[in-house]
Amino acid sequence: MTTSSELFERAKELIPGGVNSPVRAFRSVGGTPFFTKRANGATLTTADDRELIDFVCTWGPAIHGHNNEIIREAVAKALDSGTSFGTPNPYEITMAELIIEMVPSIEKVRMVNSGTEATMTAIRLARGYTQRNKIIKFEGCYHGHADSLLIKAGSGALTFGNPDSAGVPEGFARETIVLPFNDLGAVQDVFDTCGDDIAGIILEPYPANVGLIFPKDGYLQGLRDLCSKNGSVLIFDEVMTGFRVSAGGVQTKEGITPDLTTLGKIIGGGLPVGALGGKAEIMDHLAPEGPVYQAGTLSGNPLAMAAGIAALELLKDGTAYDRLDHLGVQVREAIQSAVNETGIPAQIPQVGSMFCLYFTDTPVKDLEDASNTDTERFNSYFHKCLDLGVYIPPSKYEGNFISTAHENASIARACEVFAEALRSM
Ligand code: KE4
Repeated sequence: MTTSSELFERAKELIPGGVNSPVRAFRSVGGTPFFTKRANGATLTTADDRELIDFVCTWGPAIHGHNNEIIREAVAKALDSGTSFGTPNPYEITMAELIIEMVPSIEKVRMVNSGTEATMTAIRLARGYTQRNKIIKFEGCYHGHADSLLIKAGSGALTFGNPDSAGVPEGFARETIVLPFNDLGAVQDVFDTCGDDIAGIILEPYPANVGLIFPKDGYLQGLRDLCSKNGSVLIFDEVMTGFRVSAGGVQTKEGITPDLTTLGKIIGGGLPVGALGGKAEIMDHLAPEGPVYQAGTLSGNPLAMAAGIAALELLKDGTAYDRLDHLGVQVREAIQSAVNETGIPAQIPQVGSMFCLYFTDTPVKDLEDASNTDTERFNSYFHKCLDLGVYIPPSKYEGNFISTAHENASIARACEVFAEALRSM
Protein backbone atom coordinates (compact mmCIF):
# COMPACT_ATOMS: atom_id res chain seq x y z
CA MET A 1 0.00 0.00 0.00
CA THR A 2 1.37 3.43 -0.95
CA THR A 3 0.89 5.69 2.06
CA SER A 4 -0.39 9.28 1.96
CA SER A 5 3.08 10.50 2.91
CA GLU A 6 4.63 8.63 -0.03
CA LEU A 7 1.94 9.90 -2.39
CA PHE A 8 2.42 13.47 -1.13
CA GLU A 9 6.19 13.33 -1.71
CA ARG A 10 5.58 12.19 -5.29
CA ALA A 11 2.80 14.76 -5.81
CA LYS A 12 5.11 17.59 -4.71
CA GLU A 13 7.50 16.67 -7.55
CA LEU A 14 4.71 17.08 -10.10
CA ILE A 15 2.16 19.59 -8.76
CA PRO A 16 2.84 22.95 -7.06
CA GLY A 17 2.66 22.25 -3.32
CA GLY A 18 1.51 18.71 -4.16
CA VAL A 19 -2.12 19.81 -4.44
CA ASN A 20 -4.52 21.10 -7.05
CA SER A 21 -6.08 23.54 -4.61
CA PRO A 22 -4.02 25.23 -1.88
CA VAL A 23 -6.29 24.71 1.12
CA ARG A 24 -5.85 20.92 0.75
CA ALA A 25 -2.15 21.20 1.65
CA PHE A 26 -2.69 21.50 5.43
CA ARG A 27 -0.23 24.44 5.41
CA SER A 28 -2.22 26.31 8.07
CA VAL A 29 -2.80 23.40 10.43
CA GLY A 30 0.55 21.71 9.76
CA GLY A 31 1.28 18.08 9.05
CA THR A 32 0.95 16.02 5.88
CA PRO A 33 -2.39 15.90 4.08
CA PHE A 34 -3.98 12.48 3.71
CA PHE A 35 -4.93 11.18 0.26
CA THR A 36 -8.44 9.84 -0.23
CA LYS A 37 -8.95 6.73 -2.34
CA ARG A 38 -12.67 6.22 -1.83
CA ALA A 39 -15.63 8.08 -0.36
CA ASN A 40 -19.07 6.76 0.55
CA GLY A 41 -21.82 8.46 2.49
CA ALA A 42 -20.23 10.44 5.33
CA THR A 43 -16.97 8.47 5.21
CA LEU A 44 -13.65 9.02 3.51
CA THR A 45 -11.27 6.08 3.14
CA THR A 46 -7.68 7.27 3.02
CA ALA A 47 -4.71 5.83 1.17
CA ASP A 48 -3.63 4.59 4.61
CA ASP A 49 -6.89 2.63 4.93
CA ARG A 50 -8.16 4.93 7.67
CA GLU A 51 -11.92 5.65 7.69
CA LEU A 52 -12.76 9.26 8.59
CA ILE A 53 -16.12 10.87 9.30
CA ASP A 54 -16.15 13.80 6.87
CA PHE A 55 -17.30 17.33 7.79
CA VAL A 56 -15.74 18.97 4.72
CA CYS A 57 -18.04 17.24 2.20
CA THR A 58 -15.67 18.22 -0.65
CA TRP A 59 -16.11 21.89 0.50
CA GLY A 60 -19.88 21.82 0.19
CA PRO A 61 -21.09 19.86 -2.86
CA ALA A 62 -21.72 16.56 -1.05
CA ILE A 63 -24.95 17.58 0.69
CA HIS A 64 -26.24 14.06 0.00
CA GLY A 65 -22.97 12.48 1.11
CA HIS A 66 -20.34 10.91 -1.12
CA ASN A 67 -21.12 8.50 -3.95
CA ASN A 68 -24.87 8.93 -3.52
CA GLU A 69 -26.57 6.05 -5.37
CA ILE A 70 -29.18 8.20 -7.10
CA ILE A 71 -26.60 10.71 -8.34
CA ARG A 72 -24.27 7.92 -9.42
CA GLU A 73 -27.02 6.21 -11.40
CA ALA A 74 -27.98 9.51 -13.06
CA VAL A 75 -24.38 10.04 -14.16
CA ALA A 76 -24.07 6.44 -15.36
CA LYS A 77 -27.24 6.81 -17.44
CA ALA A 78 -26.01 10.07 -18.99
CA LEU A 79 -22.62 8.45 -19.64
CA ASP A 80 -24.29 5.87 -21.90
CA SER A 81 -24.99 8.72 -24.33
CA GLY A 82 -21.55 10.33 -24.21
CA THR A 83 -19.70 12.83 -22.04
CA SER A 84 -19.80 16.15 -23.88
CA PHE A 85 -21.52 17.30 -27.06
CA GLY A 86 -20.55 20.95 -27.41
CA THR A 87 -24.12 21.60 -28.53
CA PRO A 88 -27.26 22.46 -26.58
CA ASN A 89 -28.69 19.40 -24.86
CA PRO A 90 -31.97 18.68 -23.05
CA TYR A 91 -30.29 18.37 -19.64
CA GLU A 92 -29.48 22.09 -19.71
CA ILE A 93 -33.16 22.96 -19.93
CA THR A 94 -34.05 20.70 -17.00
CA MET A 95 -31.27 22.22 -14.90
CA ALA A 96 -32.32 25.78 -15.77
CA GLU A 97 -35.96 24.99 -14.95
CA LEU A 98 -34.95 23.56 -11.55
CA ILE A 99 -32.76 26.52 -10.58
CA ILE A 100 -35.38 29.05 -11.70
CA GLU A 101 -38.10 27.16 -9.82
CA MET A 102 -36.06 26.86 -6.60
CA VAL A 103 -34.50 30.36 -6.53
CA PRO A 104 -37.31 32.89 -7.12
CA SER A 105 -35.00 35.83 -7.90
CA ILE A 106 -33.56 33.96 -10.91
CA GLU A 107 -35.43 34.53 -14.19
CA LYS A 108 -32.61 33.37 -16.49
CA VAL A 109 -29.48 31.33 -15.79
CA ARG A 110 -26.16 30.60 -17.52
CA MET A 111 -24.23 27.44 -16.62
CA VAL A 112 -20.45 27.64 -16.23
CA ASN A 113 -17.82 25.25 -14.83
CA SER A 114 -16.86 26.66 -11.43
CA GLY A 115 -17.84 29.19 -8.81
CA THR A 116 -14.94 31.36 -9.92
CA GLU A 117 -16.30 31.51 -13.47
CA ALA A 118 -19.71 32.42 -12.09
CA THR A 119 -18.48 35.34 -9.97
CA MET A 120 -16.01 36.52 -12.61
CA THR A 121 -18.89 36.66 -15.09
CA ALA A 122 -21.22 38.33 -12.60
CA ILE A 123 -18.93 41.32 -12.09
CA ARG A 124 -18.23 41.61 -15.83
CA LEU A 125 -22.00 41.55 -16.44
CA ALA A 126 -22.63 44.17 -13.74
CA ARG A 127 -19.99 46.41 -15.34
CA GLY A 128 -21.30 45.82 -18.86
CA TYR A 129 -24.92 46.37 -17.82
CA THR A 130 -24.27 49.60 -15.83
CA GLN A 131 -21.39 50.90 -17.95
CA ARG A 132 -19.59 51.54 -14.66
CA ASN A 133 -16.28 50.18 -13.34
CA LYS A 134 -16.12 49.96 -9.55
CA ILE A 135 -17.10 46.84 -7.63
CA ILE A 136 -17.57 46.75 -3.85
CA LYS A 137 -16.60 43.55 -2.03
CA PHE A 138 -16.04 42.80 1.65
CA GLU A 139 -13.01 41.75 3.66
CA GLY A 140 -12.96 38.01 4.24
CA CYS A 141 -15.51 37.23 1.55
CA TYR A 142 -14.08 34.79 -0.98
CA HIS A 143 -15.51 34.64 -4.49
CA GLY A 144 -12.98 32.38 -6.18
CA HIS A 145 -9.71 33.46 -7.74
CA ALA A 146 -10.67 35.97 -10.47
CA ASP A 147 -8.21 38.89 -10.42
CA SER A 148 -10.71 41.58 -9.48
CA LEU A 149 -11.99 39.58 -6.54
CA LEU A 150 -8.78 38.15 -5.10
CA ILE A 151 -8.37 41.18 -2.88
CA LYS A 152 -8.65 40.87 0.88
CA ALA A 153 -10.21 37.51 0.09
CA GLY A 154 -11.13 34.72 2.47
CA SER A 155 -10.72 30.93 2.27
CA GLY A 156 -7.34 29.70 1.12
CA ALA A 157 -6.07 33.21 0.41
CA LEU A 158 -6.72 34.14 4.03
CA THR A 159 -5.44 30.82 5.35
CA PHE A 160 -2.07 31.54 3.80
CA GLY A 161 -2.10 35.16 4.85
CA ASN A 162 -2.03 36.43 1.27
CA PRO A 163 -5.54 37.86 0.85
CA ASP A 164 -4.05 40.12 -1.85
CA SER A 165 -2.57 37.67 -4.35
CA ALA A 166 0.62 38.34 -6.28
CA GLY A 167 0.02 38.84 -9.97
CA VAL A 168 -3.03 41.08 -9.69
CA PRO A 169 -2.17 44.35 -11.47
CA GLU A 170 -2.72 47.55 -9.49
CA GLY A 171 -5.02 48.69 -12.28
CA PHE A 172 -7.37 45.77 -11.54
CA ALA A 173 -7.23 46.23 -7.77
CA ARG A 174 -8.01 49.94 -8.14
CA GLU A 175 -11.46 49.12 -9.47
CA THR A 176 -12.32 46.97 -6.46
CA ILE A 177 -13.34 48.72 -3.24
CA VAL A 178 -12.94 46.49 -0.19
CA LEU A 179 -14.94 47.30 2.93
CA PRO A 180 -15.43 45.66 6.34
CA PHE A 181 -18.44 43.33 6.44
CA ASN A 182 -21.41 44.37 8.60
CA ASP A 183 -20.58 48.11 8.41
CA LEU A 184 -23.41 49.69 6.41
CA GLY A 185 -22.10 53.22 7.08
CA ALA A 186 -18.88 52.38 5.23
CA VAL A 187 -20.92 51.36 2.17
CA GLN A 188 -23.06 54.49 2.40
CA ASP A 189 -19.90 56.62 2.51
CA VAL A 190 -18.58 55.01 -0.70
CA PHE A 191 -21.86 55.62 -2.49
CA ASP A 192 -21.85 59.22 -1.25
CA THR A 193 -18.43 59.78 -2.83
CA CYS A 194 -18.57 57.66 -6.01
CA GLY A 195 -22.03 56.15 -6.23
CA ASP A 196 -22.38 56.92 -9.92
CA ASP A 197 -19.39 54.68 -10.69
CA ILE A 198 -20.38 51.69 -8.58
CA ALA A 199 -21.28 48.88 -10.99
CA GLY A 200 -22.25 46.56 -8.18
CA ILE A 201 -21.78 45.01 -4.78
CA ILE A 202 -20.81 41.35 -4.45
CA LEU A 203 -20.97 39.50 -1.14
CA GLU A 204 -21.47 36.18 0.50
CA PRO A 205 -24.70 36.97 2.37
CA TYR A 206 -23.49 34.61 5.11
CA PRO A 207 -19.68 34.82 4.79
CA ALA A 208 -18.44 31.24 5.16
CA ASN A 209 -14.88 31.58 3.87
CA VAL A 210 -13.88 33.31 7.06
CA GLY A 211 -15.49 30.71 9.32
CA LEU A 212 -19.20 31.58 9.48
CA ILE A 213 -20.43 35.12 10.03
CA PHE A 214 -24.02 36.40 10.06
CA PRO A 215 -25.15 39.82 8.81
CA LYS A 216 -26.38 42.27 11.43
CA ASP A 217 -30.12 42.98 11.39
CA GLY A 218 -30.91 45.30 8.50
CA TYR A 219 -27.51 44.97 6.85
CA LEU A 220 -28.59 42.98 3.78
CA GLN A 221 -31.68 45.16 3.31
CA GLY A 222 -29.44 48.22 3.62
CA LEU A 223 -27.23 46.94 0.80
CA ARG A 224 -30.32 46.18 -1.28
CA ASP A 225 -31.65 49.71 -0.76
CA LEU A 226 -28.31 51.36 -1.61
CA CYS A 227 -28.02 49.39 -4.85
CA SER A 228 -31.64 50.13 -5.85
CA LYS A 229 -31.22 53.83 -5.11
CA ASN A 230 -27.97 54.13 -7.07
CA GLY A 231 -28.69 51.80 -10.01
CA SER A 232 -25.97 49.37 -8.93
CA VAL A 233 -26.25 45.57 -9.24
CA LEU A 234 -26.58 43.57 -6.01
CA ILE A 235 -24.83 40.21 -6.43
CA PHE A 236 -25.30 37.44 -3.85
CA ASP A 237 -22.50 34.92 -4.11
CA GLU A 238 -24.35 31.79 -2.99
CA VAL A 239 -21.84 29.31 -4.39
CA MET A 240 -21.52 27.95 -0.85
CA THR A 241 -24.93 28.79 0.67
CA GLY A 242 -27.11 28.14 -2.37
CA PHE A 243 -29.25 25.03 -1.81
CA ARG A 244 -27.22 24.52 1.40
CA VAL A 245 -29.00 26.69 4.01
CA SER A 246 -32.36 26.25 2.27
CA ALA A 247 -33.64 25.32 -1.18
CA GLY A 248 -33.62 29.01 -2.10
CA GLY A 249 -30.40 29.90 -0.29
CA VAL A 250 -29.85 32.83 2.07
CA GLN A 251 -31.92 35.16 -0.10
CA THR A 252 -35.03 33.07 0.54
CA LYS A 253 -34.29 32.73 4.27
CA GLU A 254 -33.67 36.46 4.64
CA GLY A 255 -36.32 37.67 2.16
CA ILE A 256 -33.85 39.80 0.18
CA THR A 257 -33.93 39.80 -3.64
CA PRO A 258 -30.52 40.24 -5.28
CA ASP A 259 -30.23 41.24 -8.93
CA LEU A 260 -27.78 38.43 -9.70
CA THR A 261 -26.89 35.22 -7.86
CA THR A 262 -23.86 33.02 -8.35
CA LEU A 263 -24.10 29.30 -7.64
CA GLY A 264 -21.85 26.24 -7.67
CA LYS A 265 -20.91 23.20 -5.57
CA ILE A 266 -24.24 21.47 -4.78
CA ILE A 267 -25.67 22.14 -8.27
CA GLY A 268 -22.92 19.96 -9.74
CA GLY A 269 -23.61 16.92 -7.56
CA GLY A 270 -19.84 16.59 -7.16
CA LEU A 271 -18.93 17.35 -10.79
CA PRO A 272 -17.47 20.70 -11.98
CA VAL A 273 -20.32 23.21 -12.30
CA GLY A 274 -21.09 26.86 -11.57
CA ALA A 275 -23.99 29.08 -12.56
CA LEU A 276 -24.96 32.75 -12.81
CA GLY A 277 -28.61 33.71 -12.68
CA GLY A 278 -30.84 36.71 -12.09
CA LYS A 279 -33.09 39.28 -13.69
CA ALA A 280 -33.71 38.53 -17.36
CA GLU A 281 -33.18 42.20 -18.21
CA ILE A 282 -29.60 41.96 -16.89
CA MET A 283 -28.88 38.36 -17.97
CA ASP A 284 -29.88 39.17 -21.57
CA HIS A 285 -26.77 41.36 -21.79
CA LEU A 286 -24.74 38.13 -21.95
CA ALA A 287 -23.53 36.92 -25.36
CA PRO A 288 -24.87 35.90 -27.79
CA GLU A 289 -27.95 37.93 -26.76
CA GLY A 290 -25.99 40.96 -25.58
CA PRO A 291 -22.54 42.57 -25.60
CA VAL A 292 -21.01 40.97 -22.47
CA TYR A 293 -18.95 38.00 -23.60
CA GLN A 294 -18.77 34.76 -21.65
CA ALA A 295 -18.22 31.19 -22.87
CA GLY A 296 -17.14 27.69 -21.83
CA THR A 297 -16.29 24.50 -23.70
CA LEU A 298 -17.85 22.22 -21.11
CA SER A 299 -20.59 24.52 -19.84
CA GLY A 300 -23.84 22.55 -19.48
CA ASN A 301 -22.18 19.24 -20.28
CA PRO A 302 -24.58 16.31 -19.88
CA LEU A 303 -22.66 14.48 -17.12
CA ALA A 304 -22.44 17.46 -14.78
CA MET A 305 -26.02 18.43 -15.56
CA ALA A 306 -27.26 14.90 -14.83
CA ALA A 307 -25.43 14.87 -11.49
CA GLY A 308 -26.68 18.34 -10.53
CA ILE A 309 -30.26 17.64 -11.58
CA ALA A 310 -30.30 14.51 -9.41
CA ALA A 311 -28.86 16.47 -6.48
CA LEU A 312 -31.42 19.27 -6.78
CA GLU A 313 -34.35 16.87 -7.30
CA LEU A 314 -33.45 15.32 -3.92
CA LEU A 315 -33.72 18.79 -2.31
CA LYS A 316 -36.78 20.16 -4.10
CA ASP A 317 -39.45 19.10 -1.62
CA GLY A 318 -37.51 20.63 1.25
CA THR A 319 -37.68 17.61 3.56
CA ALA A 320 -33.89 17.08 3.44
CA TYR A 321 -33.48 20.41 5.24
CA ASP A 322 -35.54 19.19 8.18
CA ARG A 323 -32.92 16.53 8.85
CA LEU A 324 -29.97 18.77 8.00
CA ASP A 325 -31.22 21.51 10.34
CA HIS A 326 -31.78 18.96 13.11
CA LEU A 327 -28.28 17.52 12.73
CA GLY A 328 -26.73 20.99 12.70
CA VAL A 329 -28.41 21.93 15.97
CA GLN A 330 -27.46 18.55 17.52
CA VAL A 331 -23.78 19.04 16.67
CA ARG A 332 -23.71 22.67 17.81
CA GLU A 333 -25.34 21.79 21.13
CA ALA A 334 -22.93 18.91 21.69
CA ILE A 335 -19.91 21.14 21.08
CA GLN A 336 -21.42 23.91 23.23
CA SER A 337 -21.91 21.43 26.07
CA ALA A 338 -18.24 20.42 25.90
CA VAL A 339 -17.21 24.10 25.72
CA ASN A 340 -19.25 24.82 28.85
CA GLU A 341 -17.74 21.78 30.64
CA THR A 342 -14.14 22.72 29.77
CA GLY A 343 -14.53 26.48 30.08
CA ILE A 344 -12.61 26.94 26.83
CA PRO A 345 -13.64 30.25 25.19
CA ALA A 346 -15.40 29.36 21.93
CA GLN A 347 -18.14 30.52 19.56
CA ILE A 348 -20.11 28.04 17.45
CA PRO A 349 -22.07 29.84 14.72
CA GLN A 350 -24.42 27.43 12.95
CA VAL A 351 -27.13 27.64 10.32
CA GLY A 352 -28.72 24.44 9.05
CA SER A 353 -25.95 22.00 8.15
CA MET A 354 -23.18 24.62 8.22
CA PHE A 355 -21.20 25.50 11.33
CA CYS A 356 -17.76 26.51 12.48
CA LEU A 357 -15.81 26.73 15.73
CA TYR A 358 -13.97 29.93 16.68
CA PHE A 359 -11.72 29.87 19.74
CA THR A 360 -12.57 33.25 21.21
CA ASP A 361 -14.78 34.57 23.97
CA THR A 362 -16.49 37.23 21.85
CA PRO A 363 -18.95 36.84 18.94
CA VAL A 364 -17.28 37.11 15.50
CA LYS A 365 -18.88 39.75 13.27
CA ASP A 366 -16.17 40.47 10.69
CA LEU A 367 -12.73 39.48 9.35
CA GLU A 368 -10.85 41.30 12.10
CA ASP A 369 -12.68 39.35 14.81
CA ALA A 370 -12.11 36.07 12.94
CA SER A 371 -8.41 36.82 12.50
CA ASN A 372 -8.06 37.45 16.22
CA THR A 373 -9.38 34.00 17.17
CA ASP A 374 -6.88 31.47 18.53
CA THR A 375 -5.26 29.77 15.51
CA GLU A 376 -2.90 27.58 17.54
CA ARG A 377 -5.79 26.21 19.60
CA PHE A 378 -7.80 25.54 16.42
CA ASN A 379 -4.87 23.69 14.84
CA SER A 380 -4.47 21.52 17.92
CA TYR A 381 -8.22 20.80 17.89
CA PHE A 382 -8.06 19.90 14.18
CA HIS A 383 -5.32 17.34 14.69
CA LYS A 384 -6.94 15.82 17.76
CA CYS A 385 -10.17 15.33 15.80
CA LEU A 386 -8.25 13.83 12.89
CA ASP A 387 -6.36 11.47 15.19
CA LEU A 388 -9.72 10.33 16.57
CA GLY A 389 -11.19 9.74 13.08
CA VAL A 390 -13.06 12.95 12.30
CA TYR A 391 -12.01 15.23 9.42
CA ILE A 392 -12.94 18.89 9.81
CA PRO A 393 -11.72 21.65 7.46
CA PRO A 394 -7.94 22.21 7.79
CA SER A 395 -8.31 25.94 8.47
CA LYS A 396 -10.12 28.06 11.07
CA TYR A 397 -11.42 30.14 8.18
CA GLU A 398 -13.43 27.30 6.61
CA GLY A 399 -16.92 26.10 7.40
CA ASN A 400 -17.99 22.59 8.37
CA PHE A 401 -20.72 20.78 6.46
CA ILE A 402 -23.11 17.97 7.38
CA SER A 403 -24.86 15.78 4.79
CA THR A 404 -28.04 13.76 4.76
CA ALA A 405 -25.73 10.72 4.71
CA HIS A 406 -24.41 11.49 8.21
CA GLU A 407 -26.28 8.77 10.08
CA ASN A 408 -27.09 9.06 13.77
CA ALA A 409 -24.19 6.78 14.73
CA SER A 410 -21.67 8.94 12.79
CA ILE A 411 -23.04 12.11 14.35
CA ALA A 412 -22.95 10.60 17.83
CA ARG A 413 -19.37 9.42 17.36
CA ALA A 414 -18.32 12.80 15.94
CA CYS A 415 -19.87 14.63 18.91
CA GLU A 416 -17.88 12.38 21.26
CA VAL A 417 -14.73 13.20 19.31
CA PHE A 418 -15.39 16.96 19.34
CA ALA A 419 -15.88 16.80 23.11
CA GLU A 420 -12.78 14.65 23.66
CA ALA A 421 -10.71 16.99 21.50
CA LEU A 422 -11.84 19.97 23.58
CA ARG A 423 -11.22 18.14 26.84
CA SER A 424 -7.69 17.26 25.66
CA MET A 425 -6.75 20.93 25.27
P1 KE4 B 1 -14.73 27.41 -7.18
O1 KE4 B 1 -14.07 28.20 -8.28
O2 KE4 B 1 -13.73 26.86 -6.18
O3 KE4 B 1 -15.70 26.34 -7.70
O4 KE4 B 1 -15.69 28.41 -6.36
C1 KE4 B 1 -15.12 29.59 -5.84
C2 KE4 B 1 -16.01 30.10 -4.73
C3 KE4 B 1 -16.83 31.18 -4.97
N1 KE4 B 1 -17.65 31.67 -4.02
C4 KE4 B 1 -17.70 31.10 -2.78
C5 KE4 B 1 -18.62 31.67 -1.75
C6 KE4 B 1 -16.88 29.99 -2.49
O5 KE4 B 1 -16.94 29.43 -1.25
C7 KE4 B 1 -16.02 29.47 -3.46
C8 KE4 B 1 -15.10 28.30 -3.19
N2 KE4 B 1 -15.02 27.86 -1.84
C9 KE4 B 1 -13.79 27.21 -1.44
C10 KE4 B 1 -13.98 26.70 0.00
N3 KE4 B 1 -13.97 27.72 0.96
C11 KE4 B 1 -13.36 26.12 -2.35
C12 KE4 B 1 -12.31 25.18 -1.81
C13 KE4 B 1 -10.99 25.35 -2.47
O6 KE4 B 1 -10.61 26.50 -2.79
O7 KE4 B 1 -10.31 24.29 -2.69
